[in-house]
Amino acid sequence: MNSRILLIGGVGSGKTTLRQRLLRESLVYRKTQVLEFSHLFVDCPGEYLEMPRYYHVLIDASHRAAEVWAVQDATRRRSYFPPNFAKAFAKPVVGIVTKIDHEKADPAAAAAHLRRAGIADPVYLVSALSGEGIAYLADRLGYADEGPA
Ligand SMILES: Nc1nc2c(ncn2[C@@H]2O[C@H](COP(=O)(O)OP(=O)(O)OP(=O)(O)O)[C@@H](O)[C@H]2O)c(=O)[nH]1
Ligand SMILES: [Mg+2]
Repeated sequence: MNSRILLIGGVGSGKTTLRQRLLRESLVYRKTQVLEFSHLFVDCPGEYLEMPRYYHVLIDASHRAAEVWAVQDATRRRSYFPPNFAKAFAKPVVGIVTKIDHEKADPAAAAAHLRRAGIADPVYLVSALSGEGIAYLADRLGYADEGPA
């Protein structure tokens, strides 16, 4: 059964840090350079979202995942998710706003970007640094472990 989660989001949006937090690893910054498969996550370079010529890589990778987590940085005023991008995936797309601990965070604006991308509520508001909101995602991983491929 395929229960992996594909993490997509812009460069530096916090995909890898979130993955490390959820796997209870230490938070070590390392730029993601290529698609990285682990038993639970597929992590990818943010460039794959920022450059439309790579969209097909994300869509291909989604075939090897149970769901897609779309990560929007709460400190960024712009979003790389095109309108209704979620509809490009044949898998559920879950919205996640990261870095809500940051003094420049605007979680409501970030969640609005995700909704424009066609992502339904609930959007999860989290900080991998403070741990806020992480428990809800950890619960969701329990779902993903049992969910359909
Ligand atoms: N304040 C704050 N900073 C965070 C949080 N999550 C990640 N960061 C920081 O954001 C930067 C980028 O985080 P990454 O997790 O590497 O981002 P990414 O989405 O994997 O980026 P790419 O691999 O380049 O696509 C790092 O300096 C992290 O420490 C958070 O919840 N709060
Ligand atoms: Mg990364």
